[in-house]
Amino acid sequence: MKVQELKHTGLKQWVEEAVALMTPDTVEVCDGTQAEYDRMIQINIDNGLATPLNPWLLPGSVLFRSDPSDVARVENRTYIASEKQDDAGPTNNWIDPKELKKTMTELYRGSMKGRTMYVIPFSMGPVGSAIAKIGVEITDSPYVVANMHTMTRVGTPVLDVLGTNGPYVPCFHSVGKPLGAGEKDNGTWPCAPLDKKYISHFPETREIWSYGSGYGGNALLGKKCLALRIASVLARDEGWLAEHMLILKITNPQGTVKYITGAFPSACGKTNLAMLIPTVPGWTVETVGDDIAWMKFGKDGRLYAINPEAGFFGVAPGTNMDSNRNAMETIRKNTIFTNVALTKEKTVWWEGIGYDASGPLIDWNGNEWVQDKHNKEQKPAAHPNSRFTGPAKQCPVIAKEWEDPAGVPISAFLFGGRRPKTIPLVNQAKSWVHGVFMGSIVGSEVTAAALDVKAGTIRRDPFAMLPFCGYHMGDYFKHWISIGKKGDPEKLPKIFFVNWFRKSSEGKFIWPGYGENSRVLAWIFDRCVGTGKAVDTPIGFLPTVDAISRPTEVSEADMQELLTVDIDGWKAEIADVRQNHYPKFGDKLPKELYDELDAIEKRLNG
Ligand code: GTP
Ligand code: SPV
Ligand code: MN
Repeated sequence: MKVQELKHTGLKQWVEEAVALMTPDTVEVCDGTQAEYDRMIQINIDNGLATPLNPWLLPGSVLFRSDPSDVARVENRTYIASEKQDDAGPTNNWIDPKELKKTMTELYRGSMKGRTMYVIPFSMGPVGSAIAKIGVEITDSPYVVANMHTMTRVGTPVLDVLGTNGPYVPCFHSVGKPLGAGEKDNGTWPCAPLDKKYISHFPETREIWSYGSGYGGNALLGKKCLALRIASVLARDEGWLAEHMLILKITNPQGTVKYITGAFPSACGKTNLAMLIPTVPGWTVETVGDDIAWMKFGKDGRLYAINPEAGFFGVAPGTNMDSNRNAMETIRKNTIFTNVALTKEKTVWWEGIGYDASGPLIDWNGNEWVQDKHNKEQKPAAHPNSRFTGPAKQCPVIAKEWEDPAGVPISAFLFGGRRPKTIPLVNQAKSWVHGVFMGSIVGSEVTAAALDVKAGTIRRDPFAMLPFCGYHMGDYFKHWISIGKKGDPEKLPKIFFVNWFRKSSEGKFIWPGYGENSRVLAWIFDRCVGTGKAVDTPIGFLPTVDAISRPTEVSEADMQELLTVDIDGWKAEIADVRQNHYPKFGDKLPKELYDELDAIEKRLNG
């Protein structure tokens, strides 16, 4: 479709202004059809950026290798440009919005020369649903168009909902690599150097401007930029929640259903938990979403969640038929792989895929790679943040209600992170505010999901939202407390803290994780219906040591360790929160949370 045919006058004008600024060779409005998707992939194949995979083993799938500087979110180049710096808060980068727009306007000037501009109308949430939000992304990357097709609902039906004057979030994206006359990408992933990358959000005007990166959350602007950073601001203003949470459906052997959401930092197990195959007999788990939840109160006073996305942009390494069979089945066809390794048979391989490389591979840098299991120093063949983009509807355990515009009623929230010590396997909050307190102190070992934070060290990542909250984190805590006051305490989700990542003194995981996490989910389910044995401890309700059935490889002593309150460890944890974490938020830190801190400290000392 041509820009001239756009019926929405505001949208048409905005696109025309962008064309004048970015000067692409041609402009296309995306229709969201399969033919369009296929064409985007073909353009990338012709450009040397995509490798078609084996049509018998991985039909409809391709592999991309990005630039080594463009392999993950860039948190140091991500900005919340609110009018006042204080509204962005201490955990976000801030630049004055006028200054930032001036800088970025100069970067955008001529940035699409030699390229096609694609205008992508997309819906986060089912098209036309009352909860859904519409965005329009302007991009010069056919890789982005193809990924947006899978991750969101794209095309003409979205324009129909917009009509002639409907609201949308305008999103600019350019890879920042204009082409000279006759120049082609020719196999080189287009992007700008790190110091020219900007992932910018303007919360007051609800705009997103992204420049210089073609990868993941930096470029697929419906995901972290719209559905979390901008949506968190809308949620604050309108009294709902936009969270970095998976949504799962769990059914017990009697056929009773509960829905649970869970917030874990990036690369800490959301996709895996959302698709797990229970090892506890008689239980089933189905998937509603694996990364983002939007939650609103229903007429019955319960919180209902929708998954605003349509696909999974999942971490490849560690995914295998044992750890996550449902993800492996999801990505058997129509999948975009980015930065994994390529086999001779034109299939994919990554560390933790469950079997050795069958021969020499092409690694994510495009070089030959021969597995050497004796060499502990060998660089991985797949980038640690390599990912697959696969359609949610291909997931064998996608819940039938995953696209219900009314959402699903939530019974429990989980918070967690990678904590080798101190934090028990599971722990139930004593109250809503205690749960908010636990969410506010989430800490996790840093993973490869962000380029510019040091992997391995523990950082506080409140509510797993540190990189995704579009406003002052202290106000965000306040918003969570206010949601608790709005809801009937009997109907509010119960709050739990989980940790699958405790390690022994030899550095091995004590808890096997993955499907075995169903044992913990079963206890959480039971607590929601009022059964489930627990002891009241200084940090919350812990299961009795026999309340959770033990996987064969976990000894009784291990189970004790996983479920005992480490008093000294918790005292150190609380001291760290008091000295280093809470003071960051100044007088925006809600008094209720300091009260919780005092109370837990007193209980630990008592
Ligand atoms: P984002 O997409 O970045 O938000 O990540 P995510 O939270 O969805 O993480 P994901 O489920 O993709 O898991 C990331 C990594 O953690 C993978 O390498 C998994 O194999 C590993 N992992 C997931 N669940 C578990 C678990 O229960 N135990 C252990 N030890 N590792 C796990
Ligand atoms: C995350 O980092 O939490 C992701 C991947 O889910 S990205 O879409 O790149 O943000
Ligand atoms: Mn995520």
